[in-house]
Amino acid sequence: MGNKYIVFLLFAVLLIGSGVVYEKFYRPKDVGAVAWDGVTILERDMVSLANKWRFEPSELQTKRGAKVILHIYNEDTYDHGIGLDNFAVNERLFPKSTTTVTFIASEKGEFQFYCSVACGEGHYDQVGKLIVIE
Ligand SMILES: [Cu+2]
Repeated sequence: MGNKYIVFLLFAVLLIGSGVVYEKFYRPKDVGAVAWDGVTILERDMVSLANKWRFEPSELQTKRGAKVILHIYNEDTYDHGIGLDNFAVNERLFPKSTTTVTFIASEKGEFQFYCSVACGEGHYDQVGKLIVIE
C-alpha cells in the first residue's frame, strides 16, 4: 500500500469522524430533519400583482413535513423575488413569467416570506405569511 493511500485513508477517517462528532454533540436537537413526509403536498399558483407590491395569496397554510410547490407568476414588467429564510428559499421572479419554487416545510411555526429583489416603492410591503401546523 502506497503512502498516498494511507493519507487518503486518514483523511476519510477524519472526515467521517468529524461528521459523527457534529451529529452527536453539536447539531441542535430541535432542528428537524429536512425530509418530506411522503404524503402532504401543497401546490399553489401565486401571483405577484402588477404594480401592487403584493403576493396573491399572501397567506398559505400547510402541515409540517409537507412538500410546498409554488408556481409564482410575476405580472409586472420588472423583477421581483421571493425569499423565505427558514427554508432557504430565494428565487428571482422574472417579468411576465412563472417561476416554480419547491421546498419542504420542515419546521412548525409562522414564517414571513418577502420580495427579495429591490423592486420599487412598495418593495418592503411585499410580504406574506406561511403557517406550518403540526
Ligand atoms: Cu421587491
